[in-house]
Amino acid sequence: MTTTLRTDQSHLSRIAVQMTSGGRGILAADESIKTMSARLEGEGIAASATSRRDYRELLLTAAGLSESVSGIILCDETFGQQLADGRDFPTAASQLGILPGIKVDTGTKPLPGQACALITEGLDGLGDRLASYAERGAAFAKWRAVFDVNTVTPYGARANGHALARYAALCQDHGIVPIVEPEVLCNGDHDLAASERASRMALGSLFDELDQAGVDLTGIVLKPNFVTPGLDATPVAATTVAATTFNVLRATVPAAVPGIAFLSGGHRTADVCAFLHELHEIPDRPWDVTFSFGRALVSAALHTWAGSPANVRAAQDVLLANCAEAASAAR
Ligand code: 5MM
Repeated sequence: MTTTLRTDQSHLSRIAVQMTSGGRGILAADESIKTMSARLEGEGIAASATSRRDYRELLLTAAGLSESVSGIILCDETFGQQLADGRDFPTAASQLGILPGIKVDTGTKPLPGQACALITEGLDGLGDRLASYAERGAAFAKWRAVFDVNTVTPYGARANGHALARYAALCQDHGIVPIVEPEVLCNGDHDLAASERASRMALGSLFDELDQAGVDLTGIVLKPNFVTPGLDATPVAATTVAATTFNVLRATVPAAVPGIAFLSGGHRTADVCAFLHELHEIPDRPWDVTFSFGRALVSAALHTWAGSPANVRAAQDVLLANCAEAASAAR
């Protein structure tokens, strides 16, 4: 495929700012077919391309979603599907005032020689895929690296940071803003210090690699975890989470990055909104902070829907309430 590469940095910066400023955030609706199917089946809904489409249409068409949501991350399947009215998802999102984004990594595999560490794949052919997504309206993309506090190593952090940096540079070549997501998992019973160490390692390596790859930091969005104890450990106050997260980010993330949009990581909606609110209150922050939550926004809506057309409106109300709560934490 031939393509005209765009390198208009002001375009990238404008989109990155639009995604993360003004108290709006990003809805992560990019579960892979496998994950989405398992979540549907977990609610007693038969998984199929149609039920996955119906569910994503319910999310996107919730009335007034764009008041709190600036962008929606889709997976390849949804990106190529149509709403009931025949519009494709990226077109409908744009018409609704929501930037369409696309998850372009192809998932994780074991990283050889590194015990249980993972490497995210998807670089082969990525340039051609990005050209196609750009033509079809993608404003931004997403790539997620996954780290476990118990298995992260400097080499694993560097290898994943390198892949994220190559992805980010390719996105920018195609006029697409890269969301770079180095997720340190919250699963487990580790303490706050363990999450802090792993997050520093992942972020430090990532920004070294982004620098060496020549990525324009003003045209990216960072999607990190909040630095918290594991989900099975004794929780700490939201103010502590915010202060610890801020210290890690301040030490690793250059001020040139316009916006940071956090993942929710399996935490409860109220908890991640409290973390975000406390972080937003910290003075002299160099970057905008907002949300790019998946489960914290959609889990209750999926449960309310339960696959029944009669429940669509109620499910949308649940989604809108969660998005409004997250947005108010970022204002
Ligand atoms: C929505 O889930 C995303 C894709 O997951 P899989 O490829 O594993 O199916 C995921 O990357 C998500 O965007 C982030 O983990 C943030 O979601 P949470 O639920 O942690 O906010």
